[in-house]
Formats: sequence, C-alpha cells, structure tokens
Amino acid sequence: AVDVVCLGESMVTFVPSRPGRLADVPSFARGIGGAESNVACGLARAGHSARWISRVGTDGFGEHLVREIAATGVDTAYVQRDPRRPTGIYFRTAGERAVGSEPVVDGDGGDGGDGGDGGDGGDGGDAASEPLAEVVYYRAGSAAAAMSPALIPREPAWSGRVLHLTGITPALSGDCRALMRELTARAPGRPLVSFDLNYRVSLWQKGEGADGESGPAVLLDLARRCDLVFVGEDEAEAVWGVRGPEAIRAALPEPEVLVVKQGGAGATAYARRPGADADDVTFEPAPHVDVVAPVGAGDAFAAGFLSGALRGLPIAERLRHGHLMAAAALTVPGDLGTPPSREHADRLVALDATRWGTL
Ligand code: KDG
Repeated sequence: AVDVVCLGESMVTFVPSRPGRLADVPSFARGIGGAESNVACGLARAGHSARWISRVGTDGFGEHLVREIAATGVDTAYVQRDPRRPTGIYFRTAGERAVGSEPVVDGDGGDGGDGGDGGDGGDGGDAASEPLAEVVYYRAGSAAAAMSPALIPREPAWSGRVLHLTGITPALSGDCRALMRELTARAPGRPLVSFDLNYRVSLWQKGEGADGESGPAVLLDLARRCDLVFVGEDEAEAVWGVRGPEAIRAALPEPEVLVVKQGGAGATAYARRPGADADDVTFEPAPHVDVVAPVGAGDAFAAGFLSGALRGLPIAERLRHGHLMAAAALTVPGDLGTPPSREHADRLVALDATRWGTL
C-alpha cells in the first residue's frame, strides 16, 4: 500500500509579480496551491510514497497542476479530468495577514502558521503594521467541487496506510461534504484518517458550496470522526469560539491524537493510549525563523508530523519534524519549501532542548 493518500482540490495560484494590492498590480506569477497536494508533496520529499486524488478540468491549468505535483514524486494516477468543469484558480497577495482576519493564509488567523516568528504566529503580530493578504478564489463549480461518493469510490481513497483530508473540501459543495462523510465513516478497511481543520471562512460564508450548512458544525462533526487532527489555536477560536489547547482538547476528545498548533510558539499534541484515561501531553517549541510567507506552513507541518508518525517516531519527534518542514515553507514565498534531507532533519530533531530552542 502507498503510505499516504491525500484528497482535495488544488488550484493554479497567481501571485503578484511586484508587491501591491490586487487592484493595482499589473501582472502575476503562476504557482500551484492546494492544502492536500502540499501535504502529499511534502511527504514525497521526505521519502514516503504519496498519492494525490482530485479532479481537474481538461484545460491547461489542470495539465499544469498534475504535471507539477507529479514532478515532486507524488502519484497522480487517480486524478480525474472533467471536460465540462474548469480547474479552480486563485489570486493572492503576499501579505501575511488576511483581510478581515480571513484565515486563508496559513498564518495569523489561519491554521496556525506553524513555526512563524513572533510577528507572524498567533497573537504576537502587530496588526496595523503588517501588510494584508488578499485572497480571491475562482473555484465555484470547479472540477474538484464535483467530487462525490459516486465519482470517488472508497477504493482508492482508502488504499493507503493513512488518508489525509482537510476542512477545505467540505466547504466546496454538498457533493464534497457527502464524500467527506463517506470517507470518514467507521467501516472495515478504513485506514488511519488524518484531518487538518483548515477553516476557510470565505468558502463557508460567501461560497456557493456551503448551501446554508454551518461550517463550525460540519467541521466539528468531521473532526470527531478522524484519528489524527491538526488545529490552529487561533483557528479553533475563530470557528468554535474555543480558547487554548486544553479547551480545544475538551471540545474534541475523540481523535486518538490532537495536535494544537500555537503559531510561532510551538505545538501541543494530546495523545491517548488505548485503555488510558488521560492523555499524554507533549509541547514542542517551534524554531525561530524569519517568515517570508506563511502560506503552506500548516500543510508542511502536517507532512512532517505524518512522516514521523509513519516512521513510528515518538510524538515529540513528530512535532519537531513538523516544525522543521514548516520552517522550510515559511522561509520561501510559495507554498512548498525545500525541507532538509531525512538524515539532516533527524540530526536537527535530535538536538537537546536548549539547542533546539535556538535553531
Ligand atoms: O494551505 C495552503 C492553501 O491555503 C493554499 O494552497 C490554497 O488550498 C488552498 C485553499 O483552499 O486555501
């Protein structure tokens, strides 16, 4: 079996070639984005076998996405092409904070922006002095929004040791919500299901996908069905009004492992051993980095953590591998950084606490 299957929409991304607002910039550089394919690419780079399942149009953007993702070593054999619907695209500026605190960028207000420095992660930022990120999606009616239980059967989605999903998919359409429920159903043959909350407020509020369903309720229900859940502390507050790691765990006791990302401070994992009545709680600080762009950092964190889990490493080391991968993503403008090799990462992860703290 493949190590990890990641399922979700990816998009061609347009980022201004020069700093500025969407209203002003004259040209854009093309990149690729998509939380789940980012995780697949991170895992492939860390030496694991990863498959990405999605749908794209038969347009050039779909061709570009599949080619770029496949080039990182990810298996794209199960990506479907839809001749009637387009590939989703989106435009974003490089600012670190999202307009209206919309948690679209993996930074402040987003999915924790893991590993960010004080200016980026969590509450440390000075809102007034940080540039705002603008994000505009063109993904309503996309090929991926048509993903449904009929189009995406359990097999191949359940063909890996782990299935990684995010809270973006259920915001895309009713079909996508039905698929998420199908894939997280407790039934024979289900692999370990990993879920990154990835609360995208605009998709739930403005998107045609939500159809009046409440994002917070849908996301809580889905998270409860999963085995491993990643949540940003600020994101949990935005979606459920729950503050702090302890309260988040209390609100979400079902997953065997819950990882609460605390921005630039670090991350706390709550892990319940079978038969135990209390969690093992592990906090690992994030190394300090100068953030270039927080986008993609949460995905990289998930990839690093999953890589450590697949290798059977202790929880503290999983968290540290997550932080290292996130640091690589935080220090490049695009979604995907270049993480250290596995050997190098292992040496960094093994540093004692004082040296890790000053990385
Ligand atoms: O996590 C990074 C993603 O935000 C980005 O790649 C785009 O998947 C994306 C989304 O839906 O926001």
